[in-house]
Amino acid sequence: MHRTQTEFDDQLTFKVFIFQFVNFYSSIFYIAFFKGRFVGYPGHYNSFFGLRSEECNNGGCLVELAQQLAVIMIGKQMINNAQEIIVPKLKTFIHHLKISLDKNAIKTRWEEDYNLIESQGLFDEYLEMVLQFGFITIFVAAFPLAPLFALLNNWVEIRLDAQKYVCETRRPVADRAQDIGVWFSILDGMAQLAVISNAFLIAFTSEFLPRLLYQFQHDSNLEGYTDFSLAVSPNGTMNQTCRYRDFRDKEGHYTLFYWHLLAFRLGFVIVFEHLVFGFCRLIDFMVPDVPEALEIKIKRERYLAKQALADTDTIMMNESSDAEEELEDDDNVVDVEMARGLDEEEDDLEKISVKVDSTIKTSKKS
Ligand SMILES: [Ca+2]
Ligand SMILES: [Ca+2]
Repeated sequence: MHRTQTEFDDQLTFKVFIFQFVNFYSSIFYIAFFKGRFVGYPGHYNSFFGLRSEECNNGGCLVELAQQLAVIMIGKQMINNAQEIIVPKLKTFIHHLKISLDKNAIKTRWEEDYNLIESQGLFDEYLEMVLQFGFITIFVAAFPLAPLFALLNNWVEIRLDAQKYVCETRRPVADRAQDIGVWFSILDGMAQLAVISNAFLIAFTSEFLPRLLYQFQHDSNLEGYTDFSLAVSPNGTMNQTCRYRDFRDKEGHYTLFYWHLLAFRLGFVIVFEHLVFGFCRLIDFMVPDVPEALEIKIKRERYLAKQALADTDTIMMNESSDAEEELEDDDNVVDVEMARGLDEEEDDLEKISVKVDSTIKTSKKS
């Protein structure tokens, strides 16, 4: 049981997000970091549960990753946008069937609005955008076109959502909310993950570092690199000589170049992460969350509010002191009249008593 509605919403959002994240990203993570890593070499293939593990195609895992990303990301955008057009229309149709509208009757604006379907809230919209944010940040090194597709999608999306929220659904009841809730933490976490993921992508999945090391150690023009990057299958394992991608010698042991490369890769990951995170901290430090001009305005608003409160206090105090003075004046009037009344007749005395009564009443009111 959660203490507040905000806490409940945050927990639910986070859990649904985790499900969706695994759903959309698991195959991409598999291709980026696991596929083709534990294959072994000719004559000594590794197997898991009796199955030989699969390799990436000849273009390398990075190309396959870009293809997978393109298919999932663009496919998801297309299916989702089609859904966003069709589902509200279908719901409206069913809703109108249920309430059996008389189309010829002239209705007032609020009647027309009331007949729309109910708004489903913003959860799905947030989820869609956050997942898209993941596609364009976590694997941007493998698929640099992703931000362009995201831009195109958002261009269409903003119109589709406007149509949906303005014309198809009832206007949602506005709720006060402190901020966007757990989505902010999710976005922040994804941005951190993106840095680490891109560091590993560049270091371990791309050919960038092997080429750089080859240029440094062997030939600055990359001559003979392809031949160098292919190992020869060990003797007696194949009928004819076979080449495969790896840095191994003729017995299948890793070459010295492999170990140099591994150290270089790990070093690159550490340097890359430190640089990017350091740069992020620097920007975070240099750009304040609230601009200075706005902060001054907020402070001024607070000051004015305080002053207004103080003013009401003084006004209240002035009013109560005025009332007391009036009361004293009334008492004087009573005294004078009573003095006069000593010499006058009885009905005058009655007048005085009425006057005293009314004075008591006004003093009680004030
Ligand atoms: Ca959409
Ligand atoms: Ca949408």
